[in-house]
Amino acid sequence: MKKLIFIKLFLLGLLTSAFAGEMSISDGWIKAKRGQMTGAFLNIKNNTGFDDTLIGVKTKFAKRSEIHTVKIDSESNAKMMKIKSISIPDNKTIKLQQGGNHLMFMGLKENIVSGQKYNVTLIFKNHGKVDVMLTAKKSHKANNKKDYNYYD
Ligand SMILES: [Cu+2]
Repeated sequence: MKKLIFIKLFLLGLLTSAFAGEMSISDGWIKAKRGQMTGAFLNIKNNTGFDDTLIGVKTKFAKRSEIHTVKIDSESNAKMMKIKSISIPDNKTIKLQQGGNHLMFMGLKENIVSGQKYNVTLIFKNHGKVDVMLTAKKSHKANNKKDYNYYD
């Protein structure tokens, strides 16, 4: 009986260590683009056990990398704005998506080609750096002003 309990605790320990302490990134992609700038989108699930904050982003393929949000102005035009950080509470999933918070890359040093993978480093206040590979995809065309092709 004691042995059984021990095994259970051991397995629980393994499970905890496999899932704790991670920022798990899913559904990440970058918009395939020729030109000066592009955006990237992903989900961040905070499994670290602590509240955290996304405070920056870095990559080698762009001169500047920023965190952006989107505001709708009085004429229903979507405008992008740079923000300093995004709160990532413990045990929550925060979505960076088109039309909302996103990553922005400016001064592209190369074309972002559909199907290729691009390395991006997310910087968290507590958790530090997390490298992610984002596959480039073409986005759907916007069909109204509130949509997201405002930076094309
Ligand atoms: Cu932007």
